[in-house]
Amino acid sequence: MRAKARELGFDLCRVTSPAAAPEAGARLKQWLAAGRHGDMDWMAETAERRAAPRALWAEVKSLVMVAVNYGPDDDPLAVLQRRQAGAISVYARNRDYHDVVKGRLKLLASWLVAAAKPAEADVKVFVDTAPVMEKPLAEAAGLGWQGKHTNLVSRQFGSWLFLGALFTTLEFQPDALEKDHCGQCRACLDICPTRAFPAPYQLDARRCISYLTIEHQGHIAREFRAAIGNRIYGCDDCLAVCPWNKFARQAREAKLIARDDLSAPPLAELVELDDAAFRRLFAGGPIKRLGHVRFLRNVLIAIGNSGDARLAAKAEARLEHSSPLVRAAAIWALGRLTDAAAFAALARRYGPQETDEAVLAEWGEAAESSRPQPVSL
Ligand code: B12
Ligand code: SF4
Ligand code: SF4
Repeated sequence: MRAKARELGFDLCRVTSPAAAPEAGARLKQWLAAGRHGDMDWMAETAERRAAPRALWAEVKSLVMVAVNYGPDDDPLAVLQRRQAGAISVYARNRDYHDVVKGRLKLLASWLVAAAKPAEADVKVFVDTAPVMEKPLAEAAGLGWQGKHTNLVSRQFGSWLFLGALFTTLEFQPDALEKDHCGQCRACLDICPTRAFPAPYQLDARRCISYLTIEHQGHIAREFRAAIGNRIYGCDDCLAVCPWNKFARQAREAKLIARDDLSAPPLAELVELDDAAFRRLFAGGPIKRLGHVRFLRNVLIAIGNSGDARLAAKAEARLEHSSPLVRAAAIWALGRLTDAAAFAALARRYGPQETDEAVLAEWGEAAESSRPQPVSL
């Protein structure tokens, strides 16, 4: 099976048993009880099934855990210095990994069912498409270990792995688990721009830029906006600094190699996309699922952090957008890019017609807060 998995493009494939990560379910429940999932209600709604593979599928006997390497070919943190460009996390710079990995898992499942004959084999495949705790199960199978940043790290591939699972009624001998190789290192904890780790191995998603820019439905709280910088979709900082990445290799799947036009797209162009152009640009990739409104919210926050006064006119053009999320982010950006007199003029012009309470509050707060000095580039 491992040879077949390799042939299908999986970089790692190992087996574990459904009961192999007994502490994971309890830790999930503690995480939920502390509210660390924020508004990802689906995490709470599926908690019972997510906590244990047999609660999801009572007949399952073995879990085949797989990983696909998506290692970047450049330094993923370099784009953070280009403040007039949007930083898109490595995993989202091309096709949606759910489609890529699930397609391969289906082929592996068909092969397994055929290879098992005359024995009857039932199989189900998941890539974050069902409530499965993929990281602790992958660790139990020996694909790597959950690092202090909570993601799976591999000695062969570093942090750049997508995970998937094949559940089956066939019984396999489980592989040995991988032990923790983090040691005294804490590079991932220290680099986090929003201090999202309350302790090593624990993440408060509500503070994580990945959550704020991808999952969070509402306004992004002011306390995180400056720290978000130019990240418009996800964040890679804690992954990128991991010393185990010195063993990382570049992705071999073309669909997972960064598209040139998504490596550092100019904010000036992104903010002007209408809904149809947004859908066209991100067709087949994960960013499309964000929707145009939240995309604009993120781009406007990045514009507010750009320090580029020339982008103020582009932000102003979004002050009359139909969504309060977009208008609020545009106000914040203008508060950072214009001087007090120009901002007051904008508030006089657009403020009186505003009816949304959160947006009205944004006008007030942006007027009061001290602004960084924008530069004309
Ligand atoms: C919800 C979710 C998120 C949330 C929450 C992340 C999180 N850490 O929980 C948000 C939106 C923030 C997120 C962000 C990202 N995600 Co995400 N996400 C998921 C999802 C759907 C569920 C994860 C989950 O179960 N969380 C609940 C918590 C409780 O589980 P946990 O992290 O395993 O928690 C463990 C530790 O806290 C530990 N623990 C707790 N206390 C203690 C104490 C001690 C002493 C110890 C040792 C351990 C320990 O035990 C817990 C159980 O194992 C999975 C897909 C899946 N179905 O598994 C993808 C997944 C984890 N995400 C993935 C990716 C790629 C990302 C990002 C890198 C994307 C990006 N570039 O922006 C970031 C990384 C941020 C980070 N540092 O985690 C990949 C990770 C692949 C890998 N190599 O591990 C996954 C597996 C998707 C996939 N199929 O490939 N994600
Ligand atoms: S993804 Fe970014 S914000 Fe989230 S925990 Fe890692 S470094 Fe912090
Ligand atoms: S950066 Fe250091 S602490 Fe974090 S996962 Fe990698 S080895 Fe572990």
